[in-house]
Amino acid sequence: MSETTAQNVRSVCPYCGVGCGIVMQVENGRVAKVTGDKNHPANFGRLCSKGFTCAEPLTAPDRLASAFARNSRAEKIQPVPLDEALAQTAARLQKIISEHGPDAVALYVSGQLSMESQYLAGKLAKGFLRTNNIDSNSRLCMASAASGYKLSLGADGPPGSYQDIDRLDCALIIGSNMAECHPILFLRLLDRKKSSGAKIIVVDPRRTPTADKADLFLQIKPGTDLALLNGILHLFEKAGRVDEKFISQHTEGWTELRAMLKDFPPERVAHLTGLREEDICLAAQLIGESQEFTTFWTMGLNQSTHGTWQTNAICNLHLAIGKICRPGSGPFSLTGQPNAMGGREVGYLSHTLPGQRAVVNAADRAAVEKIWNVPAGTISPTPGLDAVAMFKKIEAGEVKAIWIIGTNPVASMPNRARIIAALQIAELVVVQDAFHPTETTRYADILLPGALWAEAEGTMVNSERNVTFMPRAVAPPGEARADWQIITQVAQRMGFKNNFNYADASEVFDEIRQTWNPKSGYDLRGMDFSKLREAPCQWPFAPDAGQGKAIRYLTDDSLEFPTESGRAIFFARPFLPPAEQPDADFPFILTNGRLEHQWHTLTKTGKVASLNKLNPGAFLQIHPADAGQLGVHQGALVKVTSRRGFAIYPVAVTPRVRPGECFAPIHWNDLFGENLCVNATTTEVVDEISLQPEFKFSAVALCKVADAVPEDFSAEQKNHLLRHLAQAPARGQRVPETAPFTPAQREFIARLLAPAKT
Ligand SMILES: Nc1nc2c(c(=O)[nH]1)N[C@H]1C(S)=C(S)[C@@H](COP(=O)(O)OP(=O)(O)OC[C@H]3O[C@@H](n4cnc5c(=O)[nH]c(N)nc54)[C@H](O)[C@@H]3O)O[C@H]1N2
Ligand SMILES: Nc1nc2c(c(=O)[nH]1)N[C@H]1C(S)=C(S)[C@@H](COP(=O)(O)OP(=O)(O)OC[C@H]3O[C@@H](n4cnc5c(=O)[nH]c(N)nc54)[C@H](O)[C@@H]3O)O[C@H]1N2
Ligand code: SF4
Ligand SMILES: [Mo]
Repeated sequence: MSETTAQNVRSVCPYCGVGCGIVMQVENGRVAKVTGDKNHPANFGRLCSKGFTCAEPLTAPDRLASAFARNSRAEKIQPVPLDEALAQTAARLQKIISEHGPDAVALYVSGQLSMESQYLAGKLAKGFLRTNNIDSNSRLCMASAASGYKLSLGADGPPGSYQDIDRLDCALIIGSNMAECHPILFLRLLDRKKSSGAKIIVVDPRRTPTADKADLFLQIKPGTDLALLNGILHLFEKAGRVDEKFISQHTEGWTELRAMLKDFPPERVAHLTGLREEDICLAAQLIGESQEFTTFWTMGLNQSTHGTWQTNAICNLHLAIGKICRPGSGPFSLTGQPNAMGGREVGYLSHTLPGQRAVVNAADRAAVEKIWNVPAGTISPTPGLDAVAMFKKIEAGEVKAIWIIGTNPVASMPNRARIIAALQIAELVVVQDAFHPTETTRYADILLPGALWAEAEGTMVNSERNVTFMPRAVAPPGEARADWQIITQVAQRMGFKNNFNYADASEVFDEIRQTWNPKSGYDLRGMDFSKLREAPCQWPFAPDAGQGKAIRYLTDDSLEFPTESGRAIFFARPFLPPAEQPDADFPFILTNGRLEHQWHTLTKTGKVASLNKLNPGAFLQIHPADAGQLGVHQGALVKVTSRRGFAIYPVAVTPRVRPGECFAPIHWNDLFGENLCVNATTTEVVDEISLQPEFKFSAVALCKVADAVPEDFSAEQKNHLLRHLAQAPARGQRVPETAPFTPAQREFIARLLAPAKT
């Protein structure tokens, strides 16, 4: 029986990095229903609202079912046969390379692609186009965790597994809204709390749904987590409760760290973080009293100019108390996207190579050149452009062409004005997406139609290193093709036929297996497509091992970290504030993030009615005290302005944010209304090590634009009004007759737009 006619097809949820197993019920070539896979170790049958509805976008009317192209920006983009678009992509890239050299092109890819697609995009760029200018949206996401792990433990990725949740006695959730962003893991944690009394500490400047479940909620001043983490370790050190044996056997650098910790007594930490001294002590006490202790973190720490340091500080804490690499304990960064782990492993960042390798390392380059069958010296030893630098170089005219696959940078990159300017200046913009229009496809010269996860074979790797097979359950629409096939077809047309000649995805996977890395422990050799069709497999998985390992770095009788010395490394990371501080002109701090029922830029979840009902539209959370000062009530429209741009939102007045701070969800962008994009305001300043931008902290000014919109305006009508308000050149302009408003609503808008009485 072929997969296309199968009744029940097991695969993986295409949303967050929990990587839940799903079962798709396929009827007449369509996915009729999605349920949780009871046998999958990530979720044991559970799914969240996004998982249950994940098949709905497959058949959305705006699926990109053919290629599009245009010869000049003056023209409108037109449908063309896929073959022609592939040939044009190849020819135009080739022309730019021959005129300006390989570094005049760049690829910007995604953690939402299969591992096979990610691997081949990197192989094409680094091995054949001969540019390291390939980066991914992981740069905006997990880069700081990746660089922090590499420094502290010797290799990227969490050392433990989800099973740790079933063993822990204390969880520190810091900079993560796990209840909304990794809901199935959070449920597992709540199960543990219920059955064992495990304690949960949550650190977030907002009282999130995650914080609601905490035993101890630390409502921290944004950007001060380093002080807190150092402060907690200070208390352990002072009380003589560090694990001296572990420190001496398995670590280096303790002396320097210990000296620095003296600077973080509770009084100072309380002052820096805005927390109470007794709460800081209580956090240390809860951690200290627990047998097993795990830290979970995500964007609240990674999206910071000190993101790498914050990862180091978390590792410091676990190493100093010896709670790492044992069941129930360890630092556990939660991966954002469904296959960002896979992408990191196959080297889709501008400084990495397949098998957790680095472009700056000669032996690493040589190993990969051998697998790619290219002459020694082919791969450039210089890291390529990271995402932020890439768009800067396009804007500067140095990079002429960009090929964007599976990400929507016009909505999701910081300081989007620059992104738009860059795409307008670029000679060639190729966008490979599953939908059109998106905020980014609008700027494309060539559009290539990518198949979605259920329409092509491939694999994804979740936060605990479990590789799940994705069969082709249904056919892609029209001429849409698997992303990896589109990449190989462009490569072949560029003259690399023999090196991009794969009969199917399993052949690509088999090549990825060859990139195993004895140094970092990355090893997929024990699994292949036939095994993966049966069940997901976790790496490290050596050949003939029978199964993967739940905990990394454990040897038969000891612990060996993949560093030069085999020891993990302490880093003394003093506190530094975020790059941009509020001042008289921009007195508020803007942070931003996600809501439970929506995904990123809404190309998928924005089409699902049940999810839109649960999270219908944009808003800005502000504290009641600030609302009073600004003279705004619930629903009033407020303009948020930073040094880079502005957005307009209805306010949600709530004590869940701290005074002086505000929060906007990232999901609603241009397709839903004018001036909704939070990234019009965010800063592109980056962490110096990870090059990840500080999305979570911008200084902004707030001012009232209009009073609350009455309740009877639907989300769509509110968006329409917002767009109109933003466009109205002067108060007094009328809404067009075609706009979807009732007479009463028109009266309200007329009052709103009436000239102000002086
Ligand atoms: N529903 C849903 N789930 C998702 C996604 C989605 O779009 N929707 N996206 C996925 C992806 S790619 C990612 S990366 C993850 C992100 O998962 P999370 O990181 O959990 O999500 P965010 O909402 O971006 O940010 C988390 C929290 O950081 C807090 N924060 C802001 N500044 C600071 C600070 O200085 N210190 C601390 N301690 N906290 C701070 C914010 O208030 C917010 O509650 O979610 C994944 N899961
Ligand atoms: N202000 C602010 N900005 C942020 C963040 C934040 O917290 N705050 N978070 C950052 C983070 S962590 C992330 S991960 C990014 C996410 O940002 P993006 O990657 O831009 O978000 P998505 O909406 O998931 O975009 C994915 C795009 O790929 C398409 N797509 C989906 N699946 C496939 C596929 O299989 N093949 C192809 N070819 N296309 C596909 C979708 O239609 C969509 O256009 O946003 C970053 N930006
Ligand atoms: S928790 Fe994540 S992977 Fe699991 S169903 Fe929800 S979105 Fe999908
Ligand atoms: Mo992410």
